[in-house]
Amino acid sequence: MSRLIVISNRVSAPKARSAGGAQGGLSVALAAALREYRGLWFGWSGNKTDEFTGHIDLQRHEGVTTATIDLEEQDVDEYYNGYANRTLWPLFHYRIDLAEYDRSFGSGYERVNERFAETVAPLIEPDDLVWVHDYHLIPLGMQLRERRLKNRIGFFLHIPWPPQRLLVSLPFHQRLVRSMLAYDLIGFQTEEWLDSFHHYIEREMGGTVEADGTICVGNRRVKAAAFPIGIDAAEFSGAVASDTARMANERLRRSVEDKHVIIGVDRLDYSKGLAERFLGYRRFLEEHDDCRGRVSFLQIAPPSRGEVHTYEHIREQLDELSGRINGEFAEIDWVPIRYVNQGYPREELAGFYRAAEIALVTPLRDGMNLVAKEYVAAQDPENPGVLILSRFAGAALQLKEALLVNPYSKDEISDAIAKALDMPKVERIRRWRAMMDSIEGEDVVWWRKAFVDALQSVGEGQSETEKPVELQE
Ligand code: ADQ
Repeated sequence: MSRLIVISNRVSAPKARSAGGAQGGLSVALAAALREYRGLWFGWSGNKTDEFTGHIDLQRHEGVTTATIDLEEQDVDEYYNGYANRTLWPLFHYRIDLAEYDRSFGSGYERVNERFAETVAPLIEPDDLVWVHDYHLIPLGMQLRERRLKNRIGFFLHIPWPPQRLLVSLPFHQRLVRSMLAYDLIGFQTEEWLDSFHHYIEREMGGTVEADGTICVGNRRVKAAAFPIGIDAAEFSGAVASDTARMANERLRRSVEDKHVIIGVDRLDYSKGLAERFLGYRRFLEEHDDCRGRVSFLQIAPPSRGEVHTYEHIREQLDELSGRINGEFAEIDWVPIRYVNQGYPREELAGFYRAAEIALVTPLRDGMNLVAKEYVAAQDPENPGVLILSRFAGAALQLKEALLVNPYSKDEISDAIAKALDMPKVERIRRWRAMMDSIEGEDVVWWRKAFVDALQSVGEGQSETEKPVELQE
């Protein structure tokens, strides 16, 4: 069996995970994937160094070997805080109003991708399968090819792929997309993002898409397909059954007495639609005065990407909004919103999900959204809660039995909360069962098998016989 080399911006070793705290969806999913495969997980350590040395820190935890490098401050500013999180992240989440274009970001991004390629290439053996993750590392495959790597190399994008009309606002967009043709397989979360990619290829690059999903541009043939990521359903059931989860559940229930708990759990990010959600909840309180004092909304949102100023802004906005809504509606014995800025270990989170009758998962745009799946997986099968889900999350294509809403509409959020509170148990069970079938059937194990099998079956020798991609525009 070939080894699997996973390359992502950050590496999260299993040992670090067990300490708890907020984990990005990517790290949670990959730690689970790497437990089964021999191989290596390569990425940035999260540390800064005065001068880039290329020194690799190799560690082994619970069967997973990790290899990390430090980056220079300028690298982190231009590549991570810059091009990845101030240019690509907003643009790919349809926020061209927030996307910043700065020449130094682009050059920093390419420099760090080269540094990744230079350092990881010697660790890769001829038979290894290489799996590159996410928007931080789009040109890495091409960088590896330039170092004569003939391996099968796949790329998976965890966030949406934007429509062609938005993507063309990115300077050098063709250069970025052309670099992707160095991969053998490109994976997206949903058919919707895949369709947008097809459009771009056809309209901007004069390429074609064959019936089996092969993309042809000039002499390059690349497979592209949708692989919706799932949660580790088995591991999550274990977390729900733990003593920690039970205690967390009781702690939350005790604190609200007999009120209905509505929960939101997100990284503090403008793409998650938190301000719109708060306003939707406010509309619900406004329209249903009989429900005031009977519901309690808990929003857990640990800050992320604090060095990027748009994140400071959303933080201030939510502080202000939660304060204003509480000031407007609170009674001496009731606070409408509890807004908590910290992360929790997974088992505690599982207990909080279980205690909540309703989850509000209303991103304005999301590649998939694992919180929606975790909430469903944490429910009591005999008396499950109701998931209110944005129709703009990738997860909405699988979790069709959720109450789907337009996250920009206060009215729709308000109506969905009212409907969820009134929903008969039989209907809750029927909807939950349908969603659970999808979550169990297409979990993280299914996801990684689907991707790795597809990568393995890419036409043999394809990468060797074809010329490297030309990058000039
Ligand atoms: P994220 O944008 O980070 O992931 P999401 O998929 O919801 O979003 O994953 C968040 C993860 O972090 C979940 O596992 C959740 O439990 C955890 N988490 C969030 N808040 C937490 C808290 N307060 N305490 C502890 N844990 C917390 C990106 C994409 C998504 C895609 C994933 C995986 O943006 O669209 O689903 O990658 O591909």
